[in-house]
Amino acid sequence: MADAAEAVAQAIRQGSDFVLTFHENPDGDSVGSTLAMARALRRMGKRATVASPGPVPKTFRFLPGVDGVIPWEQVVGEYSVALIIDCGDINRFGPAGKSLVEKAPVILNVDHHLTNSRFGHVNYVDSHAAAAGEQVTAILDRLGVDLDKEMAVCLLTALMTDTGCYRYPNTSPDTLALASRLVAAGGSPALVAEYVYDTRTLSSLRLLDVALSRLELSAGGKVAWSVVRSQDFADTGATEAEAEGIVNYPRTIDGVEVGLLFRETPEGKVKVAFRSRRTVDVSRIALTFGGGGHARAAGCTYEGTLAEAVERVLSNVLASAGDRR
Ligand SMILES: [Mn+2]
Repeated sequence: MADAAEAVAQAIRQGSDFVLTFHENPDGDSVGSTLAMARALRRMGKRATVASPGPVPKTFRFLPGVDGVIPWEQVVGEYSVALIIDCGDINRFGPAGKSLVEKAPVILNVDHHLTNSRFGHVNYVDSHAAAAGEQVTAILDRLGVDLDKEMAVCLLTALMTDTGCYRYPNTSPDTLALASRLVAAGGSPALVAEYVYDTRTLSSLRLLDVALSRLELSAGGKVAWSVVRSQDFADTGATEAEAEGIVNYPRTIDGVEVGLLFRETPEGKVKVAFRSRRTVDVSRIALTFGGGGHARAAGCTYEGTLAEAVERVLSNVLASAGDRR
């Protein structure tokens, strides 16, 4: 197999103007990896624009380089390369973002989702990487770019968020070796943890409170799920981004294999987040509903009512979780 990291590195050497982007409500890996890469490109003397469909979630606004992120509408001029990191499917960008990406003559796809659709001209897809941040580092090593303190903070955020602070089974010796390099380069785990894990808004806790009050168990306690309605956002003052992470709670219940959160969106759809503990590959279930992700963490958007989404997704999950002892 050709070295996919080297293929991306080669395309980067040849490019001059880059656009990098992420989808709505990006996570720490998505934002951290993208900002680290953009900084590296600029250090190589290249032009790099980081564009976002909406504001970067508050949690990640401490990251170096976040101030330079511009909205999609403000991207002007030509660019030779679109570099997309940590995105399994280009359709997650919606029509506006998709055309922004497809305007580029060369699309580079750097991702670790099991369900990646290989939408790039060059695809570096490695589902064994715990975070796309590991892949970004592999590319930077091939380019001979030294990790500075700013990149280290961004990449450490990528690693810590996608491994749940090194608690998830995707944490490998490579992950920890990279974490060690990043700390040596000036990244501080304490700083990342302070912003990402130990700083909450009151509204996000109120929303969590509502979701926890509605927890339900199915399949003899192997599946736990909850719902968040549009009205809950109005009642608590929470934003959509503040619903991130709620899905991790149902799975913590002793005996639960799959945890789910169903959340109504302002567009009248339902976002479904999946988490599993050991046996159920939730990326396959999410894929059935047009979504995707990882074996232990996945998501999809259901076009229909909340009641329908709960009924259809839950019956699919019960079929997967129910037949395992
Ligand atoms: Mn990721």
